[in-house]
This record gives sequence, structure tokens and C-alpha cells, in this order.
Amino acid sequence: MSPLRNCILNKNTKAKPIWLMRQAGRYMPEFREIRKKNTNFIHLCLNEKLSYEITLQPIEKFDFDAAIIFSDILMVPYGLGQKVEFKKDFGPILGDLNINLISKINKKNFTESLQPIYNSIQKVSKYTNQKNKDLIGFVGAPWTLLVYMINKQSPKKNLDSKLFNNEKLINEILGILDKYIKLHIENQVKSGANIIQIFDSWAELVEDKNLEKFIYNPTSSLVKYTKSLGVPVICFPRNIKNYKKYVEEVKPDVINIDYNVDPKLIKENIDIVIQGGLDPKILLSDLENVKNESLRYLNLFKDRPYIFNLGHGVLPETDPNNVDYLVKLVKDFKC
Ligand code: 1CP
Repeated sequence: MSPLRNCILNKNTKAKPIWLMRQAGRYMPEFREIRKKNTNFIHLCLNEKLSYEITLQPIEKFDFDAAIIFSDILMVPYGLGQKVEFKKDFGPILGDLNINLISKINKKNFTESLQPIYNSIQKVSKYTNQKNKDLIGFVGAPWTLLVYMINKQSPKKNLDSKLFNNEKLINEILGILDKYIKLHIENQVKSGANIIQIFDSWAELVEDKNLEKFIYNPTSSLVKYTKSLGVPVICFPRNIKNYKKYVEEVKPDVINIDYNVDPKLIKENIDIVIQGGLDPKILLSDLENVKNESLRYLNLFKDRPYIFNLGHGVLPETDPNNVDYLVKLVKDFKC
């Protein structure tokens, strides 16, 4: 069985499979070369030949155990007809959210506008099946997509909390997102993705009293749906305060932890498969430090099913040689 599925489904502890969030991206000179010639990021995500090539760049270079399809969580708002652009050195900029327009989208239009992503998944899955590797499809969680859709830019830049006061509108958008994120999951699974990861990058912005309505309920609906397709699901509610409660409420197969949480406490309190944790900044330091910090996670989760990953995405300034060193270290680790 492929390495991640063996860890997730059979609770295998003998090997620690490894892949990294944002493994296909800006720290790789091979990616930057392609990106220079393709200034429109959305078009790049919808170029099935290049998306296939970019997805496999880190697999061929570092021999990761899983590929993650080169795309973006904001392809769902794009598929719903909202304008999405990526401005250099700024990040995403979305157009006004026109609920009347979005309500007119149907499943057929949505699937057609994202078809190149599904074609790319089909091609990558032939490669990953042949090499006995996994292929991760992904979506943004409803809350995180809602934040980008109504804030129209990263909340890192600015977030107007008044935007969330219109409860009727928020509920309407959450309803639409539930339907179309499920469709995006289904299309990826039908094309060959054999694991789904749900990114809730802005889970930390939700106050405790609203967790049920914005995080637990909408995400557990997606988790149930993904499981019904026979595919395991990994959740990453970045910087959520209470991972234990999240796992109890949302019931993913795997929980990806961030780097601010103490992994010892996670080990003591959570008994499902764990993924990630290492601070991506560690990869900017020297190899000795990379070794010591990585061994901390590997030794701690030695007797547990554990997928090696980071506590957030690989940073653009990361030296690819450090990534190479890390992958070898994890693969040589004896459990
Ligand atoms: O060259 C460039 O400027 C583009 C940089 C880039 C890349 C390589 C963006 C812009 N997205 C991606 C790809 C991407 N995004 C992947 C591909 C597969 C991989 O290698 O992992 C994935 C899984 C994502 C997921 C994603 N996009 C998330 C969730 C994970 C996370 O990092 O928190 C989020 C929040 C986004 C939105 C997004 N896409 C890109 C940017 C700059 C942002 C905004 C981030 C922010 O708000 O600061």
C-alpha cells in the first residue's frame, strides 16, 4: 500500500512518510523559472501541462512520499465566478462578491471552469500509482474561503470584522461553499486523488463562541462527505487553540498541527494519526539544527503513526539542499 495510506489506514508506525506543505513552489528554482514566464497565477494553475510538471518537480528532486496537486484554495471562489488575481509581492486580490451571480453558477459550469485541474490530477495519478506514492487533493475550509471572499485580500493585510455581521449573507455563502467544496473534492477524487487535505489557515480568527458555527459544523460536513467517498481526510486548522476539541468535533482521519503547539501535549491528548509540526523557519538554519529539531518530532512520535511535515508551508527563502537533507534524514530514521 502507498506510504501515507499505510500510515493512516493501517496505523503503520514502522516508517515515517514525508511530504511538505507548499512543496511545489517558490523555494524551487525550477518553479521560479516557469513562474517568470507565466505571470498570471490563475492561468498557471489552469495550465494542465505546467501544473503536472510543477507538481512532480519536488517528487523527482527529493523523492517525497506524496505529491500535492499544484493549484490553490482560491480556485473555488474563482470557479464560483468571483474575480481572483495574485499581485506580485502582495498576494491575492479578489473582486466584489456578487451573491446573485454566484447563485447562478451550476455544478456543470463550476466543473468545466476547473477541468484542467482535474485533468492534471489524472495525469499525476498515473505517475504516483506507478511509483507507489500518494496524491493529495486539497480544498480550503469554508471559514478560510469565506474570509478571503468577503475580505477580498489576505487577513494578514487587514480584516474588517464588521463584514461578518450580516448573518443572512454569511449563511448563504456558507451554504454555497458547502455544496461546491464537496463538488471540488468529488471531482479531485474521481480524477485520482487518494487523500484530501482541508486547509483552515485562518481558524485562529474565530472566537470560541463561534467555533461551532464557523469551524466545527462546516468542516465536519466536508469530512463526512470525503469519508463517504472512501478517501482519508487530513485537517489543518492552523493555530486553533484546542486541537483536542477540534478532533472530537470534526473527526478527521489525520490532524496536521502547527508549530506553536507543544507536540508533547498533542501526543498525550490526541490519539488519531498526527502530521506535521516542525517550524518552517528551522529549514532556514544550519543542518545540525535541522537534524536536532526534526529528530525531536521523530523520536516523540516514534511509536505512533506519524506523517512528517511542517507546521505551515515551506518558506520561499528555503535552501533546497536543506529540504533534500531533511527528506533523507526522515527516510533513514529507524523506528
Ligand atoms: O509565485 C507566486 O507568487 C505564487 C505563490 C503561490 C503558490 C506556489 C500561491 C499564492 N499559491 C501557491 C500554491 C498552493 N497554495 C498550493 C500548491 C501545492 C503545494 O505545493 O503545497 C497549496 C496547497 C496552496 C494552499 C493555499 N493557498 C493556502 C493554504 C495553506 C497556507 O499556506 O496557509 C492559502 C491560505 C492559499 C492562498 C494563497 N495563495 C497564494 C498566496 C500568496 C496566498 C495567500 C496567503 C496569505 O493570505 O498570506
